[in-house]
Amino acid sequence: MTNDDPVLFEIRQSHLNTGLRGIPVGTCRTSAVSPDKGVSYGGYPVAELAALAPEDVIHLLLHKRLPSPAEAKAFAEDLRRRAEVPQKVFDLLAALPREGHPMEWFIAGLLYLGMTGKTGDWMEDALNCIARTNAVAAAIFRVRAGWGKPIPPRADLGYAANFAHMLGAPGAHPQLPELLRLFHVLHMDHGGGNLSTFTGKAVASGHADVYVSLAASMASLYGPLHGRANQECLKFVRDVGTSDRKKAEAYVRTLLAEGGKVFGFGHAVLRKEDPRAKVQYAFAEKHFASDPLVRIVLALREVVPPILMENSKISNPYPNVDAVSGSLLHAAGLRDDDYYTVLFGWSRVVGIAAQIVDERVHMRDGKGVPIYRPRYVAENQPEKHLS
Ligand code: AMX
Repeated sequence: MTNDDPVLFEIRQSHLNTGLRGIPVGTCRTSAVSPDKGVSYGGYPVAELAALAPEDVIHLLLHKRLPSPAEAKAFAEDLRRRAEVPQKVFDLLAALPREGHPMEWFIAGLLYLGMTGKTGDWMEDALNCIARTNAVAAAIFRVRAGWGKPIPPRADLGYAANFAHMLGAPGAHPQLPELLRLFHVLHMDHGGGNLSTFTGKAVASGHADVYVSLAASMASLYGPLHGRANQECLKFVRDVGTSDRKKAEAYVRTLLAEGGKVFGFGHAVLRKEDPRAKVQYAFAEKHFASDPLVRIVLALREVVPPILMENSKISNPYPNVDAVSGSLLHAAGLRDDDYYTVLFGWSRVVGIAAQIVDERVHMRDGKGVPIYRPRYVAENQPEKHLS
């Protein structure tokens, strides 16, 4: 070790078996998470990007800069050209058991996309995969929920508007396309160490292709402790069941006294209200202020933080990204919350694919990050022999 190779972290015995929590293992070129400011993509606070077309933000994460207007047009066109999904993929979806969770369908769809169309080039496959998951995610809703056959994309629509079109959700609110665009931009990336991103990069480090690596990352996102948080938050909002401030406060106090979690509040890194929640609250107030669940969510934003502040153990009493998103999706007409993790995955595929490309193609002066190989210390295995 030299003087220009500073110590970032001292590993102690007590760090073992803590899930690598907080231990630096690499660098991230796409996004950063700050305790005060929340997530930024390529240096831009995510709230400033919230009004952009997803294609522009996809370009930012993959190429590390926002496109010029001409580049944006060409990039959106390129994604549209890549978006065609072989009929075989939809046939596979139609053959999957309805008992399977929508995330299991999404993982199967990603694997099948890879089997029918991979090129072996990291960037090409990342672009193709991002373009094609749009139709696959939409088809999962339609086929599994029994809404009908997959709807082909339209050449005149952008990425998120096409997703809303291909979804063809019965009884959807007119704001659903705009909500899906916002949701997609806000959820694309969240630093390098979250479980799904880490898993995708780890699998890709063994030189598995982009599709298989993303399927593995989506298996990580599937878990209730990771991608299913917005579903849990919606359940919590339903359980509160009232926007009456006093009654909501009483519910929360009882829940905490019984050792329960106030879903949608708190964060492992952030120490302020999540800017992604702020943007969604503004959208909710503008378009869905009279929706019964949204009214509860807005009441909880006022009621919960002062209560959580009474407990000095809780590092962040403020709303996180999941406080609002489930209730908003519900208000806009996507009523079955089993599908919400697929929407999270539909968006997060972008950031993970971009980070896989970085680790495979750019890191270490183009050599790429070697195969992941952390060390596990042998425990309770004294030497033994059969004779
Ligand atoms: N309700 C009840 N207790 C909470 C709490 C909340 N909203 N937020 C924190 N706490 C508790 C923790 O469980 C922990 O208790 P313990 O010491 O008995 O284990 C203590 O307060 C200290 O926790 P912390 O350092 O403030 O946060 P953390 O990094 O351990 O956990 C998080 C962060 C998000 C898991 C936690 O705030 C939580 O459980 N929130 C509610 C669930 C939720 O909203 N999940 C979605 C997370 C959003 C996301 O990141 N996708």
